[in-house]
Amino acid sequence: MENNITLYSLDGTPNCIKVTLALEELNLKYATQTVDLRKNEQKNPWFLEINPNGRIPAVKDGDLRIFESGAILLYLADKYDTNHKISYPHGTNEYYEMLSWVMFQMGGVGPMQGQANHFRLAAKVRSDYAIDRYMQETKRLYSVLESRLETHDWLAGTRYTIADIASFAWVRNAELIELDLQAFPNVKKWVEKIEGREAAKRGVSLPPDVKSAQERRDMFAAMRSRIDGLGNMDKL
Ligand SMILES: N[C@@H](CCC(=O)N[C@@H](CS)C(=O)NCC(=O)O)C(=O)O
Repeated sequence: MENNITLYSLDGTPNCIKVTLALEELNLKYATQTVDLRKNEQKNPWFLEINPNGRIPAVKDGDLRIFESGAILLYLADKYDTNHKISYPHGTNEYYEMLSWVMFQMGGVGPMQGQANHFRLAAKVRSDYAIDRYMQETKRLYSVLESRLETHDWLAGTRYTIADIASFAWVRNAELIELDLQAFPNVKKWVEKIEGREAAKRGVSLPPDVKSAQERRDMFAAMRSRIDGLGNMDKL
């Protein structure tokens, strides 16, 4: 289908990968423009015109701008998934189930795992209290996914949808915070099933990562050991 999509993103970030996963499933052509967080480009005035919240991902499709990854997923489904490959038709029970899981990810898994990432990998101080709080909450949310996937192959309805895409983009990175998926066997199986999809293989590696998988693992291990070397500020 004709489009004029530009995705503003950075390689490998979970919220951006949600969008490439959907674009690839839908076989859409799109341009990408890097917004380099290390240079704080997301706060540049030109980008704030596209996302007033100054965060990636964001999309332009012709004159239209869309920000917040959940909104982008819903937009792509509405506009381009006319055959309902990765979504359900508006008004159906499955549609609202799908919407519920997208919101669950946007309001839960993303923000909580995001904070766990921050305190475990990037904080300027070490707080065992904060690490524990966000790790526990992330695990609680994973146990919600686990019980859903115990009795269902997919989060909504009977096929892979944007609901799965939203949570998968985060759950595939659980190892960064040493969250072991062995404790969530149905989530693990679901992750592996998604990783086997051709479009997902492309989606997780677009735009191409400048680092190899091993370099990424080493980088995150170094980030965790820096935090481990800091005194616990809770005891100050
Ligand atoms: N709720 C937003 C979160 C977006 C977000 O936090 N993006 C991160 C990268 S994954 C970012 O742009 N961080 C830079 C910043 O906070 O300035 C979404 O789902 O799109």
